[in-house]
Amino acid sequence: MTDQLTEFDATAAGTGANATKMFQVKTREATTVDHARVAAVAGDAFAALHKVIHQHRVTYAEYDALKSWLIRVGEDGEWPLFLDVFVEHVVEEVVNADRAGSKGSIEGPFYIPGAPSEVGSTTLPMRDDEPGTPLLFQGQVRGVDGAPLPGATVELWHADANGFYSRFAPGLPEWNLRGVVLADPEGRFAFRTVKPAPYQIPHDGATGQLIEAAGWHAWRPAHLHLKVFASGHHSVTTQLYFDGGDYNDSDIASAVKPDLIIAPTPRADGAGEEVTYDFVLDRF
Ligand code: MBD
Ligand code: FE
Repeated sequence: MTDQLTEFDATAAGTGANATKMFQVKTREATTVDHARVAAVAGDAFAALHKVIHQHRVTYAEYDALKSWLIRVGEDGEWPLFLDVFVEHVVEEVVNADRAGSKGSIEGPFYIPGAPSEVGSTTLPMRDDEPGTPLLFQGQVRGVDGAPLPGATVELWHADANGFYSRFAPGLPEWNLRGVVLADPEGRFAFRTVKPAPYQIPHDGATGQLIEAAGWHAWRPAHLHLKVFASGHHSVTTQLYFDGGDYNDSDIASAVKPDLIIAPTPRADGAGEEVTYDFVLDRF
């Protein structure tokens, strides 16, 4: 158990602090600053904001409210949550626009690398009394040419049936509902897990304050997070949603796509549900 986590960790500020720490240790390729690119992107971003201020005749009271709100986002460590919910989906759309293979979706703030891995199939780490309908999630990883990709890696992580992610909420085993499968010689993989429930993003902090002020809701539909890697291929980071699930049409993070909806069916042996979903990766 990650018993160093406390009740605080389930709050927006606690979740935010954990997500911020994770993001800061995440390895990113070092890049040199392209001054022309910064000037173009930052310049256009400011121009877009200036236009909004004109369009809506923004007042000083509103400008000050924005300032205090931005200060709170920082103080609560909510930048990873806020950006992934309201901005990441457009970056994902732009970056993956030319892919022929499986559709991607946003990574979100709760991925942790290094989950336990097995070959071919695995049961995700879970509690003895893990709530939720058992789910067998299986498939095959192929290239765009249709050839199976043995040695592909499929990572799966998701919230529990109460909407909590391990490492971002207290009282959960360290790797609860997080795992990795190395595909078999036919590129096949299988996970035994439980179906997650719709998920309310932590809303007792600055992000929730904005959502409430705007009269929006804080829900994401029930979802599985996945990353699929194979050498010589572009990896895919994506999410899968459940057919007919609540909030599929009103995801606060705008990360649902028609191709990403799965429809598990009851298993013949009565042991929960099962679904097959294949991944197709683009070559470099
Ligand atoms: C999540 O679980 C999530 O997937 C995203 C994108 C944002 C907040 C919480
Ligand atoms: Fe999520």
